[in-house]
Amino acid sequence: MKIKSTALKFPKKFVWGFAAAAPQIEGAAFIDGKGPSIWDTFARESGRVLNGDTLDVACDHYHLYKKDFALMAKLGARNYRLSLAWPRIFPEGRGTVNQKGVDFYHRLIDAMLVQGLTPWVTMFHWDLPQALEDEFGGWRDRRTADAFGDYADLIVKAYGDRVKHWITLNEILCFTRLGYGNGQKAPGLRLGEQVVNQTYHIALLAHGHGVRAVREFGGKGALVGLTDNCEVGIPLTETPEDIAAARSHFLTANTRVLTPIYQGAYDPAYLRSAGKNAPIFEKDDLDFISQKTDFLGLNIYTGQFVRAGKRGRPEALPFPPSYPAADASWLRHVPQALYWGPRFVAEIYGVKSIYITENGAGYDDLPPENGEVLDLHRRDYVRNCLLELHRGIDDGVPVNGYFLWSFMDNYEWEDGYQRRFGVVYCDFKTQKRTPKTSAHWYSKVMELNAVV
Ligand code: GBH
Repeated sequence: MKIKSTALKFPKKFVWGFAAAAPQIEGAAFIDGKGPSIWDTFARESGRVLNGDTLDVACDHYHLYKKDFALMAKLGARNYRLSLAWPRIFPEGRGTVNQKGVDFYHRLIDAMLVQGLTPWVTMFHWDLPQALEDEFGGWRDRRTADAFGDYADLIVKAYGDRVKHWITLNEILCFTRLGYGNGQKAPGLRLGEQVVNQTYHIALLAHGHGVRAVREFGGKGALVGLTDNCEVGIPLTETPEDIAAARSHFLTANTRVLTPIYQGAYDPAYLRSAGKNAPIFEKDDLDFISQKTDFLGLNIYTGQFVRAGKRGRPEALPFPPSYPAADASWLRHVPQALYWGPRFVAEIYGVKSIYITENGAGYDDLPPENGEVLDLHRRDYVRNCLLELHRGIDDGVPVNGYFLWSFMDNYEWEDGYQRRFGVVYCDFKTQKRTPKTSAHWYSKVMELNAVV
C-alpha cells in the first residue's frame, strides 16, 4: 500500500501572527499620565470580575515590550495585532493630549519593526476613557463617536508612516450589548433594548470615523477594516437545505453590524423586529458608516449548529451538557466555524478580503513543569480550526491571514487572570514567560506555512 500524504499548505502570501490588546497586557494602568478606562473602574466594583482582578499590572508589557517582541520574533511571527489605549493618549477621552502616551506607542511600534513584526493596529479594544462615560454616557451618545474621530485622527497622523494596517473597532457586540444591555462587561449597565440598539449605532459611527481618518491621513498603502465577532451558524449536515438554514441564521444574527457597513442601510427585517426600539439615526449616517473598507477582520472561536426545520426555517440547536468545550465554557469546540464564518460573509456581503483577527482557546493551564506546559488541548483546538480554514481557502473563500489569540496569557476581562488564552504561559507574579507546547507547534505552522 502506498500512502499519499497531502501537504496542507496555505497560499504564498498568507499572513500569520499573534493578537493581543492593550488593556489586557500593558498594565501601567495609572502610569505616565494614563487616564482611567471604564474597565479600570468596572474591575474595582465588587463582584464584577473573578477574584477582583484588575488591569493594573497585567503582563507589564508596558515595561517588557522589547522582550515580548523578541520572543514573538523568535517564535517566527512576522505580524502582530495590537491595540492602542485611547485613555493613554487622551486621559480624558478628548481635549488634552498626553504626550507620554503618544511617545510610548512610538517606541512600541519602533521596537516591533526592529524585530521584523508588521503592526496591525486596532484603534479601540474596549478601554473607553472613563471621562466619556461620565460626561456623555459613553457609547450611548454620538459625542463619544466624535471624540473617537479626534483620537483616530491623532493616531493615524502620528503612526501612519509605519502602520499600514488599521482595524477600527474590536467586536462591537461586546462593548455595546454586553456593556449596556446585560452588564457583563464594562460599564456594567443593564439598560433596555433601545439603548442597546443606539450604542450599536454610535459604535458604527465611530467605525466610520476610523475609516475616514485612515483615508485622510493614512498615507500610501494604508488599509482599514472592522473586526467583528460574527455568530457562525454551522449546517448540521452539509446539504443544500441545512446550508441555506445556517446561512439565513448567519444573516439574522449578524445583520445589525454587517448590513449597514456593507450595504449602507439597516436591514428592514432588523428595523421591523426592533420596532420602537430601533436606533435613532440621521440619513447621512449610513453613508458615513458604509465607506468602503479594505478587509474584514473576523474573531471566530465557536459556532452554533443549525438545521432546516419546518418549511426550511432555521432551527438553532441547543448544546447538550457534554458537548466538548474549553474551560471558557462559552467556547465550544466547533472548528467548522472557521469554514462557514468566512464563507458566509463572502457569499452574503461579497467581502473580498478576510483576516481571522482572533482564534484560540481559554483554559486554566497549570504552571510549567520542567519548563514545559503540555497544552495538547489548545494545540488540537487550533489545529482543527486551521484545517477548516484551509478547506475554505481551497474552496475559494478569500481568507488572507490568521492571528492567534493570544500571544501570552493575559487579563481575560470578567474572567480575570484565571482563564488563560496564551500560547506563552505568563507567571503574573514573576512576569516570566514560558512558551507552551502550542507555541512551539504554531511556530512550525508559521515557518512552513502549513498545518503541521
Ligand atoms: C474576544 O472576545 C476578545 O476580543 C478578546 O479580548 C478576548 O480576550 C478573547 O476573545 C477571549 O475571550 O454570553 O456567556 O455566552 C470573545 C468574545 C466571549 C463574546 C464570549 C461573547 C459570550 C459569553 N466573546 N461572549 S456568553
